[in-house]
Amino acid sequence: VDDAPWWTKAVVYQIYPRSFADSDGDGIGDLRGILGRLDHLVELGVDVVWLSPVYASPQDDNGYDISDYQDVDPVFGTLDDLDELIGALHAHGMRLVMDLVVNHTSDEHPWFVDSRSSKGSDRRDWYWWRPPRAGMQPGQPGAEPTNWGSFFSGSAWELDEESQEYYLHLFSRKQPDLNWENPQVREAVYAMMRWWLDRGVDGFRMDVINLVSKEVPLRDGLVHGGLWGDGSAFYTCGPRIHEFLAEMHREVFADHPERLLAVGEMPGVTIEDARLFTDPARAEVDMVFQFEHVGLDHGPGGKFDTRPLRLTDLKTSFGRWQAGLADAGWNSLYWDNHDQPRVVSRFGDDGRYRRESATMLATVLHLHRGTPYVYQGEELGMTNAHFTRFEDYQDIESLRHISEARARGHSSDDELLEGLARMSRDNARTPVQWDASPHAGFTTGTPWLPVDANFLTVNAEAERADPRSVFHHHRRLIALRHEDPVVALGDFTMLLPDDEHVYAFTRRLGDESLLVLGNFTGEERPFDVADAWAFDDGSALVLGNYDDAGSPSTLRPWEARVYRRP
Ligand code: ISL
Repeated sequence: VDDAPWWTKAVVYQIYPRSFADSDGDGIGDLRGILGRLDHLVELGVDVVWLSPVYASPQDDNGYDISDYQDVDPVFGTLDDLDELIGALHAHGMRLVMDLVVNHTSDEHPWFVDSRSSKGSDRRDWYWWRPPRAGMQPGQPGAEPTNWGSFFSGSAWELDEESQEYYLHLFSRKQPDLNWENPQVREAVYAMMRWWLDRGVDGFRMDVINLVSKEVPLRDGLVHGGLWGDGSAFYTCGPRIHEFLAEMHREVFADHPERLLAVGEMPGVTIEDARLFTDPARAEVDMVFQFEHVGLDHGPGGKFDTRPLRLTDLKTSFGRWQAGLADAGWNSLYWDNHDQPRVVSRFGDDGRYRRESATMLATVLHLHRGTPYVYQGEELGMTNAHFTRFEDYQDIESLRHISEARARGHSSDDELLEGLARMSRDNARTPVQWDASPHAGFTTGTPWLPVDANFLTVNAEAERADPRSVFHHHRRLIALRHEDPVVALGDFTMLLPDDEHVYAFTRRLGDESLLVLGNFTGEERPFDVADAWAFDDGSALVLGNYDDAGSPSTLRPWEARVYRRP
């Protein structure tokens, strides 16, 4: 227990700087805005801040398209501001983890500008350049080198008029993929990472890092029914991915691994691979973000075609990940981030039971074994955006989805809007609601994305003033993890796997046990865990989201409880 890594009992808070706090009235959040709100993080008690990208960027994908890895975009401030933020967080005992986006750069990054300049450029091979498909003319439909679709709709290939060759972009055409087969690319990335560590940052959240190894030669993927093929089998945890991450660890982290945090964002990662990535003996990364649980409500038509969550599916998924990484490796735990809809709207009730469901969801998540992540506003019970017009959407994924659906002759605008309202990434990106003043205290100007109308009641000031609030509940969950080793390190056992309403599990470390219960519905639900837990055996309620203990056999709407024994 004593020699467990520090991050087993840490909680990470994600800041999406564009939407956090604006200090200069341009309607876009910035670093000085964050500096002005540190009290909020200190009171919450989080240990680490993960900062979404603030690097120089044309902002095609809100900073996930980087044109200079070693500078701050003027929209967010300066390198001096960032140094000040690092210092201020450290002074409060918090760490700062930077986003690391190295599967791709911006097409305006000097590396790509150089690579594109001619077929003979020294950096030509830093990206994935390919001629048209054999026997076809550049630009002809179907002439793309492979049939792969991009994550943001359309082909994953863009024709460069000048050289008449295509370059690969798994995301937008302004995000060309770096060629990690080239050792110069890897060395340049590692040098940049070392530069940041020398500046004082405490680690990296590595954007889509499991996509950097592509199987060569590149070839067509299966067509599942859409316009484009699915290339994911050739680039998800590709042939050299473990080699690359072990190399990165040696080159970047080896001098001070115990201080740092390395977390890999890994869409499509399997449990087997996640074990390998996070097994400390292999020295690759400390933990990964997996996507299974946030795909359970995707329908056959993809993420915008939603279906209701079945609680038993969630239990099966979390249960497998808890078991799979029990004796080696480590889980990241999250509901929300800047790419996901708000969990209180998605799996809870953002109306009548907003407080109850947000606190229940947080309780269930934080009591699993792994490191919990809180995304800005989640601790306030912020909801989806409630946009009803196409014009409100700004996210590139949503905009590309709208235009592709229209080009295909989609069924109805209402249906399209419905899918967006449920799943658009903009749901997570509306400005943080600080108080009941104009624009929720986010900015004195015009916010880049509309503030939700519910800010008059859902805001940080109101939450901090109410001891029962979502905010204070998060504060208590974080404190519990800090104080109680069973929360960080206890074994996990799922209970009631077939129950569609009540989520239940135990944690155990030595003589101490916890029982965690959560009602995933707005009705009273009976439960029976007598096989696993005796309530009369010195068991005490340590945390709940109702004012009194309630009945030992029924949960009230969206109720959560944590019991401890002995
Ligand atoms: O949100 C998604 C699409 O529905 C995910 O597939 C997402 O694109 C994927 O998790 C990768 O996300 C990361 O890389 C993207 C960036 O747009 C996301 O914001 C980032 O979190 C490209 O850099």
